[in-house]
Amino acid sequence: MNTYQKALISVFLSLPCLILTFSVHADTRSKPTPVLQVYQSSDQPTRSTRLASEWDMSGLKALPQRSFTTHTPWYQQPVTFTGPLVRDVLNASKVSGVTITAMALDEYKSRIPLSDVNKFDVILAHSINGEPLNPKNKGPLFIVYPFDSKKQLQSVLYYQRSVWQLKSLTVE
Ligand SMILES: Nc1nc2c(c(=O)[nH]1)N[C@H]1C(S)=C(S)[C@@H](COP(=O)(O)O)O[C@H]1N2
Ligand SMILES: [Mo]
Repeated sequence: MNTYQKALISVFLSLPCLILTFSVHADTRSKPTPVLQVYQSSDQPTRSTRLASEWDMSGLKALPQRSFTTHTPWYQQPVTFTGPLVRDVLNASKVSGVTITAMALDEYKSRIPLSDVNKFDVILAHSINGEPLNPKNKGPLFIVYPFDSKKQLQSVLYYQRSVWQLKSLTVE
């Protein structure tokens, strides 16, 4: 077997591997990973919950973005958070009600009056100081109130509504 034949055989042998690699990449491109589910819950006529919308990061970044710098109980220095307003995410999901149940990846759960997100510019932060929030540390999404904008917000009541590693919002 000469060098040319050997090269030809090795190309043929690596072909399935190449095809697989490219198709896997194509697949992740066409199906972005969902990072947030929004559910509509209802008591009428019977208790039921339906998926209203599912978001990937690019969908959340396509909404108008808000940034603010604030002190928090979680970081020593003031930090800058960026993300869409929670009310924009809910409006785009066409959900309605009076209470939001925010559920985190660690199964932490918090009930947030829906009026909060209309009264305050609460965001779904995906970035901190311009860097993506790491899923190992409060990411990929973190409900953040603009704590420094109102004295009232600097309390445990609002800190416990600040759910990190958020996975879903259920409105009822
Ligand atoms: N995902 C997630 N978010 C969470 C929590 C949690 O355990 N998991 N704790 C909440 C509570 S009870 C409070 S008071 C604040 C502050 O928590 P820390 O003082 O433990 O940082 O974060 C809130 N967000
Ligand atoms: Mo808490």
